[in-house]
Amino acid sequence: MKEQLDGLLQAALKEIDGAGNEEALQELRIKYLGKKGELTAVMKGLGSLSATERPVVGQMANAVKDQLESRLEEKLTQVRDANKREKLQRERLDVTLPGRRLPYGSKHPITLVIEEISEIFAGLGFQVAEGPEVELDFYNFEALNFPKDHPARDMQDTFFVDDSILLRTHTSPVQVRTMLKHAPPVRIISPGTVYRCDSDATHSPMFHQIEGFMVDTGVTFGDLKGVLTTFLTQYFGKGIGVRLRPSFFPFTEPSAEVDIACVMCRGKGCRVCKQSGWLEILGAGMIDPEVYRHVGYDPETISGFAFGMGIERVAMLKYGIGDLRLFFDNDVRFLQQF
Ligand code: 2NM
Repeated sequence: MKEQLDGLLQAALKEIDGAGNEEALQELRIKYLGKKGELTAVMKGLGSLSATERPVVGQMANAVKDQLESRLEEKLTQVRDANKREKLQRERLDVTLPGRRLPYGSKHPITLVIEEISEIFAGLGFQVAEGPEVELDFYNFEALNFPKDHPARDMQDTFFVDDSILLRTHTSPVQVRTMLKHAPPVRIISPGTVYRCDSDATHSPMFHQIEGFMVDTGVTFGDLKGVLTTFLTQYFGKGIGVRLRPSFFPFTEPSAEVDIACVMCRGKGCRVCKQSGWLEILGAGMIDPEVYRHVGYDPETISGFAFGMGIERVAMLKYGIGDLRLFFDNDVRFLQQF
């Protein structure tokens, strides 16, 4: 029986040393030390031994059992450590890697144009003023000298809420509100959303405008021309051609359309400028005395000019955008480019 135990021990140790994972070791524990295991079987045979042999072999069997148990434990620790090392290798963590940044959004091109233009006018001493988009007829038309039968006052062109309340069709009511609150000198620009009952490939019922005005003693048409030429030169680049043509607006007299040389062909004539070489960019004029009467300014002692422009048009020319609808589709592939 001694040889049998010895053989069992050697065989078991060899198998334990050769086991590569936890499951194999578990199986070996069952094979040798389990209820129906090989060592257990040997121990069950102790009963048939003589009284002198029994304690000797019994001790030996216990020693074998201890040895197997400690070797199993040892090997288990080894296998577990090896597993852990291998896993750490596989899942190596580089703590010096920069974190994953959340993607930044970008400003809408209309916002960009408003900010850039406001910046330029700030440099010329103009402050930004804002006002309500739902307006009274008085601020949007009456105070601005729009006659009662002017087509802009028709349902066709203006979104009315009721007889006297409407969605502003321009940001001029902000200028009226400013003049009612502040005595000259004032220099204001008013960017914002405006509404007109018009919708096709080149018109959106909601669009954006920047208007501005300056009132002081002794402001002349020369100041209008100087301020607007300075602005256009800063925004579209030095050497951009500027041209004024006579025009008409109810709230200015005299009035002018301000053109710049075509930004695409530089005045040669192309599709964008319809072969004229010029692009209409601003409306402007000297504020009509009738407007001053409505806001309590004295037209005998002060004078001023005002102007207005459509932001979508400016943005299309500045960034070479071909379709007005892109501004309002909210397609990130478009918006991400700014
Ligand atoms: C334009 C063209 C010409 C304008 C006039 C005024 C006000 F309130 F001062 F009278 N604000 N804006 C004006 C003048 C606007 O837009 C094409």
